[in-house]
Amino acid sequence: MLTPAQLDRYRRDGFLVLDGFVDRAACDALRARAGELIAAWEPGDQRTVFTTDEQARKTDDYFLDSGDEIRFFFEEGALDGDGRLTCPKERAINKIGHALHDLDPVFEAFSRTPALAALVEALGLAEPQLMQSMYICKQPLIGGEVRCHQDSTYLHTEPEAMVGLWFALEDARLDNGCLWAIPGGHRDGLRARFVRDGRTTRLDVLDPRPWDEAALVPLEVHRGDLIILDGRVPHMSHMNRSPASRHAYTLHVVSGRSVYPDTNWLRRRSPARGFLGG
Ligand SMILES: O=C(O)CCC(=O)C(=O)O
Repeated sequence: MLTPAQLDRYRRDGFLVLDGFVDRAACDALRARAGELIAAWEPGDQRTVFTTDEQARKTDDYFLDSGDEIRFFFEEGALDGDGRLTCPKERAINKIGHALHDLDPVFEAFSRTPALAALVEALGLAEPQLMQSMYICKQPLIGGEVRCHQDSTYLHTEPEAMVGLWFALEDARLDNGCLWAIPGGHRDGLRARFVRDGRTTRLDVLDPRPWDEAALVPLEVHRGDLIILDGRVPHMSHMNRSPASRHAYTLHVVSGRSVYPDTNWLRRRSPARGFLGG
């Protein structure tokens, strides 16, 4: 599934790009399904924005209870000062999360495949469990920045054992907000932990050093490519100011051999399952 050279690169850099891992038709099917979910969704009074700015982050009930639901979060730039949508909802969604892989048959079929099971086994993650999925729109013109972070800040296990899978459903380039990552940054410690305490959350800073942003490299990819991210590799994406969207689908996979503490923000009423359903 992975060559020794690819595994070496993954261990060295903390990320690995696999060209054409997913069939392009499957990418299009996922985009079409996301479009249907958005079309069927009635926003009502719910206006939760997804932001990675810790000063502005609002972890409301809609977010906190989305671990085993399919919920919709807005781009910051899609709401006016009174919280009204300034564009049609299909151009306003920042992301959909966080249990598409469990609750929607099209996303489940994409997420649970023997190929992904074999890939994650090759990475050495024992008893993988699909903890979180997100459909990220990165809308044209207003697609929000995702600040530099490590995924293990937001999902942690003891011992730490987590892999992120980032599927490009459209080409991701410099101009429409591709991912950037710091090669080798996964070997420089965990900088912060996002902790849930009942209905509140906080960011515990473990290491206050700023990110070495000069070390970030762009990961430009094509539709169908997969970026594998070690839970500790620092990564980010800039705002999308281009007229093109940049849709992606992500899965965060933890090891069933590790403990999943309830200090994680993401909670579920039923246990997470593996790639082959069990
Ligand atoms: O898709 C992006 O722009 C960033 C996603 C990301 O960093 C994440 O989900 O952890």
